[in-house]
Amino acid sequence: MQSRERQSPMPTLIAPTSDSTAFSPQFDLEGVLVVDPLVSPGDIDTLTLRTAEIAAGSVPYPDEHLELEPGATGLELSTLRKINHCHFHDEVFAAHAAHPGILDVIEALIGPDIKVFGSQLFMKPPGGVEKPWHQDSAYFPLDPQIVVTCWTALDNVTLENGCMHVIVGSHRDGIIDHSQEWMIGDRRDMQVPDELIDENRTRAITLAAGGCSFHHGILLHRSGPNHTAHSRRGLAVHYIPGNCRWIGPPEEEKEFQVVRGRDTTD
Ligand SMILES: O=C(O)CCC(=O)C(=O)O
Repeated sequence: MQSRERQSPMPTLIAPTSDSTAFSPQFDLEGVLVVDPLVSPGDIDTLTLRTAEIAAGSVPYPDEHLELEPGATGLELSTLRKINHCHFHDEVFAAHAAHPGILDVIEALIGPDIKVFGSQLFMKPPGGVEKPWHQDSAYFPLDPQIVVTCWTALDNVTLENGCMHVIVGSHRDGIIDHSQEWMIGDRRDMQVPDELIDENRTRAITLAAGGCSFHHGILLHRSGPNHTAHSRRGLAVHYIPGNCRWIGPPEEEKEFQVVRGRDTTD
């Protein structure tokens, strides 16, 4: 990880786009789009406050959807790694998933019927570990396999505190076998092998709090470790079109929320 960062101390950054007519062509070509700013400072304050309340236990949240940093034992802001499926379990995150400005971008990319498939708040506390190269759709059994993730920065996101890095255009190369083991503490996960990554094609996404990046489900991406004394929180909401169905094990199927238009699976 550190050697990767030494190799590219100043990666090329992805510039924000504000021309909505360019959203779809750019996304088709690059598989990623940055709109910064998008979410208001007031809304960001509401989200960060709720995050702190969940970490402090003052707002109830199901334990099984809270993940701690490797080696941590007690739940607090400095140990919380991830809040899973937050749009489903908390009204503040549900309201964010239906944010009209975000949905306008999603509509330009996948059409007028939009459902939420899932959400994850990546807390990346000080010292928080990297998330290695992966493709979201490798984990999402959906048909058609169309997922766009909106990743909203709740803090200013920099190279030092673990911004995302992407391989522009990699969504056009299909899903790659996640065949390299990745241990997160004692939990085993998988990643795309490092040797399959062309470092010359990577670009970094830095954002101000309230900025959003949108990435295709097949886009290769990772995030770095947090080398700073402050959290780097990013709220990822996964959007799918109205005709999308779950094709994984029935017992793992989750309810999809329609946030614009209608469910067109019938
Ligand atoms: O925020 C991170 O650290 C990782 C984000 C990510 O992998 C995702 O949104 O799919």
